[in-house]
Amino acid sequence: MNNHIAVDIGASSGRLVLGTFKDGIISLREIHRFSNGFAERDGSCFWDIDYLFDQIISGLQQAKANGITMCTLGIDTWAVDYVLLDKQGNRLQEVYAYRDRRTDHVIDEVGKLISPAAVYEKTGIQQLTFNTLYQLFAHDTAELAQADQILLVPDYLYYRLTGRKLNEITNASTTQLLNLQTRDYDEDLLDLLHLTREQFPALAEPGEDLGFISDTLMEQYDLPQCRLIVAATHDTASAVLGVPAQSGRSSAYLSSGTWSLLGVELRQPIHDAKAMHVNYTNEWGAYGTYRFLKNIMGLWLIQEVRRLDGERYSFAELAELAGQAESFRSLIPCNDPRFLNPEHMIEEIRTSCAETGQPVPETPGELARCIFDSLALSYRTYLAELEELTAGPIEVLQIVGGGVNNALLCQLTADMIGREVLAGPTESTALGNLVVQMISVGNIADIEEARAMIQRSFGIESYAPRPNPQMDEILNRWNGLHSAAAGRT
Ligand code: LFR
Repeated sequence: MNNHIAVDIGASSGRLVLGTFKDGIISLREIHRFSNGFAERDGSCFWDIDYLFDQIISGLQQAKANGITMCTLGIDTWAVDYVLLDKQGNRLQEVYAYRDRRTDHVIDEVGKLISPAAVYEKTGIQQLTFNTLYQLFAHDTAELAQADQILLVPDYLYYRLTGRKLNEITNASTTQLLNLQTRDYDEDLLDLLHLTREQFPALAEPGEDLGFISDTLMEQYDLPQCRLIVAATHDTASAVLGVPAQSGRSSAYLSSGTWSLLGVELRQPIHDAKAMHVNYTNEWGAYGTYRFLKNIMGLWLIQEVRRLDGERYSFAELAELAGQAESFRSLIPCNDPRFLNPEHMIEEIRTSCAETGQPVPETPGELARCIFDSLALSYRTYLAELEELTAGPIEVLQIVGGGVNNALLCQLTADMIGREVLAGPTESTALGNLVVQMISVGNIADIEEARAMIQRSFGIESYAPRPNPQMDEILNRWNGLHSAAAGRT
């Protein structure tokens, strides 16, 4: 079997990608692409999960129309969001999107019941307002009590395709409910939410074979014979698996999409007081690893600017306009929660600049420039923290994901971190999803071989750092802004 399909759904778009390999080279073909986004209804934010399921079905029908009659299939999506099922296995509610504002102050409420230090010691997970722990705490208690099973989004999509309920580990760890010692749900945290272990399915590791897609679906929609393999269902876990082999030099990765996830792969978590203080996370990875990383606000900032500007310009055009705008004119502390889901991103950026006495970015080019300069500076700050926490010099930054297409941002990143940037591949998430399938069916030996294949199969761009004569002045301004906001991140 040499046809593998990755269903890879991010917060702004989804795709089905066919992966095949021959002579040690992996090839990708996009079969179907669709948009995604949450919608606001009565003041709350929801995903349209039935639409996403329908898109998987149409993608598979297109695969069949392209001559694919047999394949394996893996699914990954963003993390933390959940689906409640009743006893009959029916969905109890609309699926909240993690940017929903109901959790704005929940961290403090939970902090009154259990100290943040105790939660970090148990879970090793960074405090983000949208972690499932806080979302469930804010959820209607009567509805939660009715939930027979709680699945995360990709688990639910697997369930719709196979009838099997599972909780895949790379994603389950982002709930902030798993205990690093017991490697299972933490009883104290479940008690706090008035939930029981039985409400969550058994944990499943990436690579597990779930068998074929249900006969009913296959017949009803005339689908290929798909064998479902549990992928690293958290998109970031898949993206990290898709980082090409890098021999000889120590490297960190930056998975650059709606979020920028900056980190390293570890065999043991680091969940000491220092790591807690700077809010680094230890999400569980495939094959016994941890993603020790930091969430940085990422391309969401520019996605929102583009949307609010009526999508007049493509992302490539915005990068071009940014290239023509004055550099390092105005900066924003990207990780300030004010940018998580503001009423109006453009106004929020302008207000932040005005409040800090900087020129207000007016044009799309100026806004884009402000975002890219600020992101590159954030990467500098967090990379230095990462080096300190892991006690190792990092020589190279490997960027993967959609952000690879933004040459301006890649170059600015190299300049600001003062190190080489290796950018590519763009499709690392789909690749990470696919290689788990290939390993699971025995087509590839292990993840080391997979990463070497990824390295050989895709073009990787190198960006050398260029000196900036204004660096001291820029850093002065940035550090002031960043530390003033740090108390809020
Ligand atoms: C990236 C990502 C991040 C996670 C955020 C919310 O798409 O999965 O890793 O922190 O989205 O789920």
